[in-house]
Amino acid sequence: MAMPKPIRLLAAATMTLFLFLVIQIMRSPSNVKVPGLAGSKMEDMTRDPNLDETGEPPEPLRRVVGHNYDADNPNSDRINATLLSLVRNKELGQLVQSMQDLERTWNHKFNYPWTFINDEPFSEEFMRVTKANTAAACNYLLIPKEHWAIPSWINQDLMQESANILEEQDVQYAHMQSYHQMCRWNSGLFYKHPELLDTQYYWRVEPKVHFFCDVDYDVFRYMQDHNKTYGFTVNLYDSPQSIATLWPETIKFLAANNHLLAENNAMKWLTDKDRRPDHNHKANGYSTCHFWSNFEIADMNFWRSPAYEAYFEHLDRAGGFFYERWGDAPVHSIALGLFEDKSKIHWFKDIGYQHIPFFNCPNSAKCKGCIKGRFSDGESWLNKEDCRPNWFKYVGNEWAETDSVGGLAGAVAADSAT
Ligand SMILES: Nc1nc2c(ncn2[C@@H]2O[C@H](COP(=O)(O)OP(=O)(O)O)[C@@H](O)[C@H]2O)c(=O)[nH]1
Ligand SMILES: *[C@@H]1O[C@H](CO)[C@@H](O)[C@H](O)[C@H]1NC(C)=O
Ligand SMILES: *[C@@H]1O[C@H](CO)[C@@H](O)[C@H](O)[C@H]1NC(C)=O
Ligand SMILES: [Mg+2]
Repeated sequence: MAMPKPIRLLAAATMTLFLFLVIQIMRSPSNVKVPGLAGSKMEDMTRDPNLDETGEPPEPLRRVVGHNYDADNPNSDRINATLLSLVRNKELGQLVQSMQDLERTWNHKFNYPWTFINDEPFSEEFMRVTKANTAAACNYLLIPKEHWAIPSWINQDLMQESANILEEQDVQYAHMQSYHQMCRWNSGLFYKHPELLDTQYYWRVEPKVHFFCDVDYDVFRYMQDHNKTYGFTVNLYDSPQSIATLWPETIKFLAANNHLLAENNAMKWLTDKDRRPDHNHKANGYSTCHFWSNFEIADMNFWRSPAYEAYFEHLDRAGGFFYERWGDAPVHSIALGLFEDKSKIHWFKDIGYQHIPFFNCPNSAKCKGCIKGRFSDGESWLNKEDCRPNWFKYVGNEWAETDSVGGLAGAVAADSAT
């Protein structure tokens, strides 16, 4: 029994629209929705984009061809870059674990040199064991005393008093002076080490982290060829108590230096107050969203720029590395969000990574050992520390177009598995 032609057309059109809507709904993690009421949590990222099947970032990508990345090739295709690890002698075992993961997934192919750096001399054992875990060159640097020391303008009594207050507010490492020194050094001093002055890019590696995915292109060349300044894997909220005056000091700095703001900056990501109004309130106007800096692949020339230099100098004089517990992660992130074009900041979605308790675990056959789309394996409240939804909302998900729509089937399987 044939339907009249107009009805058939209408039926076909309805079916097409229906399928289109179904596909849109299934894909929706890439297109972040307008957030709901203040305080809403994950509603604005309905599905983790790490469930979408992920390949490599766009070409050009530089790969191993013949001997072009051999460790002993004096004319290799390596660029001006190093793996960089600030580490203590006693962390040797945990560092070797990180090294083995990174060597297995990436560096045994590209053989970038390792640079280990410490505020104390490295032990013979440290040097022997690290060398044994890579074919690449290893450099062992000692931090100049004046880079690590607590600056003369910091009042030690005030520092003690402040640490007591921070501790009452449950700020981690409040009384650990070396942690404050480490945060300051990672914020404004590491790239000033005399033996790093002729290096441009670094990949920061901490002890006890994991890498899960085979990466088959030169990530430093990727940064250079695609004009990227900074690459991250995890984007988090910070403890507002540790940085109460960081944003107010930033505003003071900007009052006199407004011209330093990048045209296409990420100010909205830095100042969001819709998702966690309480964080914004306690941090006096800063969302506390930051790139988790235990992983960073970046261009040191950004830190060496006059804009960042002036900003760090201002913060250093303000004293918050010691009277509060400003981390290098929020300091780096605020500077990038203000002074750099946001298109130069890259999400290394394809680099599977863990630093306890958070993950970046993509859906790819190249990855082993993590659960795709899982953000944390700790208590469930940790999931609300995820600030990626804000990044996608204000800056965008650069992978949304390249990630396979065919990942749909795989994503449905992953959803039903949980
Ligand atoms: N040489 C040296 N490295 C340190 C010191 N404090 C921290 N680090 C390094 O700084 C990084 C961050 O420290 P970590 O203890 O992992 O802090 P967390 O990840 O914030 O809990 C790691 O690479 C540590 O090895 C220190 O006093 N001396
Ligand atoms: C490496 O980069 C640094 C910093 O940009 C630069 O000073 C140096 O000349 C570069 N070296 C080489 C060999 O390109
Ligand atoms: C990178 O920047 C250079 C110089 O500004 C430009 O010529 C080139 O096209 C840019 N490349 C990409 C991939 O954006
Ligand atoms: Mg750590």
